[in-house]
Amino acid sequence: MSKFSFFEIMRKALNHNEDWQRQWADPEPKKDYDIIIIGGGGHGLGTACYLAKEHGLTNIAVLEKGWIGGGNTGRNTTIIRSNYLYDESAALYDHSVRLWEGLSQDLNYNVMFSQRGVMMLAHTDHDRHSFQRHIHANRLNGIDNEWLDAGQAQDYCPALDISPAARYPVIGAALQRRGGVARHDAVAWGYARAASECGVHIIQNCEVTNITRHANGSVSGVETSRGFIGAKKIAVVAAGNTSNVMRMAGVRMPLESYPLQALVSEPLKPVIPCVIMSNSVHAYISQSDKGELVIGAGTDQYVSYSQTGSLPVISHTLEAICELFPIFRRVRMMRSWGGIVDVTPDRSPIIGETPVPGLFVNCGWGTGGFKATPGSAHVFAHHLATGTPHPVNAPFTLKRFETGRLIDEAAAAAVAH
Ligand code: FAD
Ligand code: PYC
Repeated sequence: MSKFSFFEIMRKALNHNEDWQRQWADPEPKKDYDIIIIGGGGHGLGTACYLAKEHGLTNIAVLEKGWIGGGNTGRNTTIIRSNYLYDESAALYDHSVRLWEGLSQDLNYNVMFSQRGVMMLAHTDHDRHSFQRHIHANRLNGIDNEWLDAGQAQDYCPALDISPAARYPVIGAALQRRGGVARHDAVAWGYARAASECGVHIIQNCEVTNITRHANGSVSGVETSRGFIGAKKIAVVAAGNTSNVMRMAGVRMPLESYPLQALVSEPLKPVIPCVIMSNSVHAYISQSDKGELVIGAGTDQYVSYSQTGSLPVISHTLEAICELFPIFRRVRMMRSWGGIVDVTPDRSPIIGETPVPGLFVNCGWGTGGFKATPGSAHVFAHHLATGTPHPVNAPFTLKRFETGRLIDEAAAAAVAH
C-alpha cells in the first residue's frame, strides 16, 4: 500500500514538471565549457545525458534558442521502428529500439514507449517485393519483421478496409511488432532532468548567432543572445536549422530543409491498436493514449523554413486516410502543425566530425529521427567523449558525400517524403 493518498499522488504527478523546472531553469551561462551542444531537442539533450552518465563529462552546456523539446522533438508523430534495409541503418536504428526498451527505467521518467507494432501496407507488386526484401534483410540482421496477408493485416487492425473494390486494395503488409510509439516531449524532459542532475547546464532562450575559431582554425566558442561562451568542443544538433548554424563556422552542408506536417483528430474511443503506414495511398495513422488519431504524410514539395506547411498536403493526407479507413470520414480534425526537417541526398543521417577541428555535427535525420533519439545520442556522446566514432555511427560520416560511399535509404522514411 502506498503511503500517499490517491489525491496526493495525482497532485505530485501534476506538479512534477513544474517542480522539476524550478530545479534546472536557466542557469547563468559560465564563461567556458568543455563541450557546448547547440540545440535542446531530444538528440542534443540525450547526448548531454550520455556524456555525463557514461563518460563522466559534466562541464557541458546545452544551448537552446527557444524551449527544450520545442523543435521537431515535440512536433513529430512518434513512430519508432528499425525495419531499415541496409546493415548500417539497421544497426543504428535497432541500437535505438533496444535503448527505447529500457529508457523509462534508465531515466526514471515514463516516456510511454508502447510496442504496439508498426504495419506497412502493400498495395502493389512493387510494394510487396520491396517489403519482402526488407523483411529478409531485417531478419538477417536479427530484427523482427514479418509478412501478413490482407486478412491477417485486418485481424491486426480491424478498422482497416481491405475491400478489393478500393482504389488501391491492400494485398498484404509488413509488420514489425517491436515497433511502436512513445511520448515525444517526455523524451526531452527525461533526458534534460537526468543531464541536469549530473550538473549539465541547460540554457533556454539562448540563440547561437556565431561560431568563433582560434587562429589555428579550431573552435573557440559561440556568440549567443546571452553573450559569448567559450568551448573546447562544439556539437551542432539543430535539426532543420543545421545548414544555418554550420555556415557560422564556414561549413557548407549537403542538406535541404523541408516542412513536414501532422495533425490530430478529436479524441475517439480506442480504435487503432497499432501504427499503420501506406506508401502508395500515402498517409500514416496511429492513436494516442488520449484517443486522438495522429495523422501525417509527406513533406511539402519545396524547401522552406515555415513551421506550418501547406494546405494541399493536409487535404491529400486526409483523403488517403479515408480511403484506408472509411469509418473516419466524419471525424473532425482538432489541430495541425509543422516542423522543419533536414534531408541528406541519401536520406541517412550525418553523425560525427566536420572539417573544423573541435566541431561535430549530428543532423540529416529528415522525417525519421525521433525513433533514433536514444541511439543517436548514445553513439554521438561516445564520439564526442573519446574522439573516435562508435562502430554504429562510423559509416555515417560527412565525408561519405565526397567519397560516394552513401547509405541510400530512399525508401526508409516510408510515406514521409
Ligand atoms: P529538434 O528537436 O528540432 O531540436 C533541435 C533544436 O535546435 C530545436 O529545439 C531548435 O530550437 C534548436 N536550435 C536551432 N537553431 C539554434 C540556434 N541557432 N541556437 C540554439 N538552438 C538552436 N521521426 C520519427 O522517427 N518518427 C516519426 O513519426 C516522425 N514524425 C515526424 C512528424 C513531423 C511533423 C516532423 C516535423 C518530424 C517527424 N519526425 C519523425 C522527425 C523527428 O521529429 C526529428 O528527426 C527529430 O525529432 C530530430 O530531433 P532533434 O533533437 O535533432 O531536433
Ligand atoms: O520515420 O517512421 C517514420 C516516420 C513516420 C512519419 C514520419 N516519419
